[in-house]
Amino acid sequence: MTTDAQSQAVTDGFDLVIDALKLNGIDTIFGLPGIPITDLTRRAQAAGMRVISFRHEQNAGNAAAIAGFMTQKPGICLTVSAPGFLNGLTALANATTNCFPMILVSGSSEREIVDLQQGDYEEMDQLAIARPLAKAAFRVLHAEDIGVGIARSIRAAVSGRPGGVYLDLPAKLFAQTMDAEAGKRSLIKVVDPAPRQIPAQDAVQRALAMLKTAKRPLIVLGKGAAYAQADADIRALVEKTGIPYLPMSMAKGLLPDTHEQSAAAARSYVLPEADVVMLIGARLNWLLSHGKGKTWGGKDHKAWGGQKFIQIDISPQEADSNVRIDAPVVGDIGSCVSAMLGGISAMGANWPQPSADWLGAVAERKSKNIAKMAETLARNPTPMNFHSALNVMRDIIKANPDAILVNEGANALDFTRSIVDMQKPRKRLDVGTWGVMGIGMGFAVAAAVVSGQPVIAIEGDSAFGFSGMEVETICRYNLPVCVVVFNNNGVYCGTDVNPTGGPDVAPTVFVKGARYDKLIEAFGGVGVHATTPAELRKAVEEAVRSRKPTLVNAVIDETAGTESGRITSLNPTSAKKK
Ligand code: ADP
Ligand code: TZD
Repeated sequence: MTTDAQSQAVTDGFDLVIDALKLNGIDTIFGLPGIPITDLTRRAQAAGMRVISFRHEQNAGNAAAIAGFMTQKPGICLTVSAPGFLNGLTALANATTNCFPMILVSGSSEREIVDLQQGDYEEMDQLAIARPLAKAAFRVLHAEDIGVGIARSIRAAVSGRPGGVYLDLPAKLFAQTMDAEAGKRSLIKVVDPAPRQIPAQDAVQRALAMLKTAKRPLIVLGKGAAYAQADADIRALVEKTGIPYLPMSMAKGLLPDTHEQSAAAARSYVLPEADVVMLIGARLNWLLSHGKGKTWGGKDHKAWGGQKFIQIDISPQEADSNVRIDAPVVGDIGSCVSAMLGGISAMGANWPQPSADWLGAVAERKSKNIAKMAETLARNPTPMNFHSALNVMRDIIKANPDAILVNEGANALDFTRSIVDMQKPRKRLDVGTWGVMGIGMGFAVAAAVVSGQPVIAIEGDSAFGFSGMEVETICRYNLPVCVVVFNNNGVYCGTDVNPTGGPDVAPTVFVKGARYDKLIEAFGGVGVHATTPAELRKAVEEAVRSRKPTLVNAVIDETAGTESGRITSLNPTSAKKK
């Protein structure tokens, strides 16, 4: 005879975690199995989730972060304790820095042993270590709290300014059982995880008044604007106001880069000349020279250029972080842009278009710079340089507007950003706020998994090395990823020499003539060695057409490129060589 207690269905920690994620529409986990989470990966797959297993947790973490950016749902990265957790932590910190929503879920060892520092397997006080690098950090000790733990993690990741969240799940939790019905009731489907934040009307009016009286207005679109998925309204705001705009790197394509109001090709002209600048989802950090100094027309590197700033941002603390913000508009970008559009429509024909003088001056700079660039791109040197190779990549991206471009490196990054036009939003994924190397293959895997579209990763040879082993992952899941390694034999370029004449090569130099294409062949992918633009074109076009995992080793002149690309000046000695 069975007792009531025996016949009751039970659930456990593993299933509750999986059920809580699924209940909240999370269908993919990026991770790397091991004690204590191996069964979690198996059971998640058995429960119909997509489990993408990586070769290193940092790449899984980067995948989760960019999946979060692309979908507005937190990307999940699952790791083992201590070392696995630490490997994932760089990606978590990077996600927080970039305002990407992700949750790093790590198994951890026994609390009692960790807290007494008795030397457990992979012992580490992970929660304490994660906390300063995450937007929020939580630990769940009891199975009945899993629902709350996951709900809070989701809310923290996507509400307000998005960021990285750490969720600590000790090994013991997974095996805890509870009554299945009670378990089900303990789960929370998060209602409205990223609530709209409506801007105050007076803030909107203040901003509009400033914009209306501007003589030389400029709009700067940042990756927060891309994240917000308010594409149509942002385009309408730009077009209705007629104001020239600058897209930050990952905001490229929010409006097509060929848009006549894009001032990207006149950046060094518009920044110092503008009198009112409206930032939409972009911070005045180092990427915008902190809003001051010579870039902005200031007399020296610290001086204010005289611009007035409007800043649309969800974070009420962002304004005044670097220079005075005269008109902060705090709210989510969708609501803010729509409120501004409403205000502009209300003025009807009274809304002034920018002066012909300003638009004419921007257009003149732009066409001069575009013509100069066209000349450079048309050259066909042997060996290839960044320009001749990117001339090819630019055509291919143009012909494949839905393809996603992943990009890292120094010169490989800077030249690609300025040469390759994007036509659609959220198609360019790159090193972001930190300029971090190593995002390449994690981003490429996630972009392919999330979108199903072909992915083209343009990688410096140094940059590629940080995550290169994931070409196996790309092959294993048969993802439509074409990696193009711009191989110039080293970090920045390959020409440094060891001044002592000793046997070691210079710190920036790699094996000359390396064949990165052979790497992917080891896993059944297509490897191509390309030494001319024609070979490069053929290989990448074929990869995009066939959707086969491909790595093109594009041989670039080792003398091409400058130290640190465009940010040479940030080197302490700024000692320069060509
Ligand atoms: P970029 O590097 O492209 O200049 P940043 O990462 O510096 O962009 O800035 C992104 C900004 O966008 C952050 O300040 C963030 O608070 C803001 N942001 C992110 N998502 C939203 C949103 N949905 N609504 C409003 N602001 C947002
Ligand atoms: N480590 C990490 C994690 N991030 C970094 N940004 C760096 C080191 C320093 N770094 C750069 O800023 S760019 C770069 C490094 C190592 C690589 C540049 O060489 P590359 O690109 O081959 O990738 P180019 O095109 O040859 O310049």
